[in-house]
Amino acid sequence: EQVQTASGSGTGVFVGNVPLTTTQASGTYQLKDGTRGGQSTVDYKHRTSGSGSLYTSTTDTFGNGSASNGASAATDAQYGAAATWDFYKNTFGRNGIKNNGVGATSRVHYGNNYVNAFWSDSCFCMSYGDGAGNTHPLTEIDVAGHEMTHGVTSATAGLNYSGESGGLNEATSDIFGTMVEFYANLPSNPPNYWIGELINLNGNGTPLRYMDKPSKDGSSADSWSPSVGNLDVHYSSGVANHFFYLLSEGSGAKTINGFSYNSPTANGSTLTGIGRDKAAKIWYRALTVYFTSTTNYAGARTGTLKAAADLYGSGSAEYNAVAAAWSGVNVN
Ligand code: ASN
Ligand code: ZN
Repeated sequence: EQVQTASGSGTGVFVGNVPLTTTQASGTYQLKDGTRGGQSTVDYKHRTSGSGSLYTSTTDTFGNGSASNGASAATDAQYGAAATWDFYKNTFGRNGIKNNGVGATSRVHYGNNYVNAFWSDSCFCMSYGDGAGNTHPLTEIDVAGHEMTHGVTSATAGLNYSGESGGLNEATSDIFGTMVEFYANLPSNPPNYWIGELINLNGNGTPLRYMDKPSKDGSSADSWSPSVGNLDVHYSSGVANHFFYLLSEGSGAKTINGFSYNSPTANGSTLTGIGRDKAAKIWYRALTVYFTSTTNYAGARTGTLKAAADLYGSGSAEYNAVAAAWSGVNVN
């Protein structure tokens, strides 16, 4: 029988009802997207090794929105991978994580009561746990974009995952994970500058991280200090996350899509944003052209200024905004 691309749909835990590009083969439909490098989603059945089984459906529909239906998390993962693919392709002309046209595999229901999600270069795949009690999958779209961006960083700057470079690596994932959430612009998940706000990992409805004021999580740094590289990389990332928010939206109070932010600067300056699309272009060019495995915060300032000069001109409003936003997080 012929193998061909089909137009299916799914209802995820977080994405709602969405279209899915599937593969029709031997009388069934597979959660495999031939228009995006063949990226697919497999059921890991609460194991931590093995190959997993590809999701299939005779009706070309997947999940029902409830986490108790395993294909709901699969729908989130497959849609998140598609949105991440489309974001990188349509924003930067990047053809997949490695820019080689090859799609990654998503594994859902990874591990037992596993409260994390992670990217792995070796399997070129990402894995999502189902959270405590196996009832709270970590399949929110900003997490999908975050994890797959680890693959992009690995294929480009290769930022070492410790010290200040590790914070920059983590921030790169939060920045583009957030950009994927804005790109998808789902009614069920109004985009925002917070990470994992729908997963409820803290059990009290708070997000994992806040880009507008990273210290709101109780651990992240709002601005640079000489010891920031001693923090866990998910906390030293706060400096660059805050830089990105300030560069995009400016300082002070602002409400976007019903989310209220109040972003301070470390030096008391008042900043006007250049918009997240320009900020993302600057960060991507810095990541792919200027950052290396050992880039630290001072190097990130230099690299993003070079990127802004390339894209908008040295001394342009955008260039000056990059300088001012770094100064706003004490990277001088
Ligand atoms: N979810 C975590 C992250 O992507 C996994 C890790 O610690 N690398 O940052
Ligand atoms: Zn990460």
